[in-house]
Amino acid sequence: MYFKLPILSYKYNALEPYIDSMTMEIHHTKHHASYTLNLNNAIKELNLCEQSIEQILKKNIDNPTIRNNGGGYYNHNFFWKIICPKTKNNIPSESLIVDINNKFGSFENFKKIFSNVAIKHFGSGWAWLYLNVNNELTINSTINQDNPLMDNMGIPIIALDVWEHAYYLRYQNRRNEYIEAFWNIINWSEISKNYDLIKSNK
Ligand code: MN3
Repeated sequence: MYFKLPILSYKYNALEPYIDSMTMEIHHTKHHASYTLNLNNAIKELNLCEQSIEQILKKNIDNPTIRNNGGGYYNHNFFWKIICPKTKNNIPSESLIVDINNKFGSFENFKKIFSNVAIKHFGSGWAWLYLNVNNELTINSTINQDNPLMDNMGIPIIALDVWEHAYYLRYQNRRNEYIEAFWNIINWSEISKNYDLIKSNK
């Protein structure tokens, strides 16, 4: 069984003006597609076709081809699901708000810390909110296509792609403006649903 490039649940122009249509199209049909193709070639060679992407990532972190392309495949799948067109009434669940406030003092402070981590990450990578192995919400960034599942850091809750390909056409060097825009298109209902499921399985 091979991995498929997912179909997005919204159009490429649906995230305008926060993320532009051309960036979305290139990001999905070129970048994500090439991670998917490279991953499929690698799992064929290594005979890993019967495993889930999570299993493959956890068990093959020392293989740079799997780490980079498996990570790229997984991270973008995750990212497309936690963003959506801006709508009213799209807010985090009560349980997620309570846990964020308990951990970071306030929702505003959480946003500030997350944004700072994303802005200050040097070079290509991702910013994450994840549930660490001690069941605590944690904010950190990872290099390249790494993610919290690797090295058993924890379970991803929110991801933000800070590679230049994610924002350069509209924002050029102004990563801070892209990160500011990101808060308008977060799919809180999907994130909250996922978060509550993770917590109920613990
Ligand atoms: Mn990307």
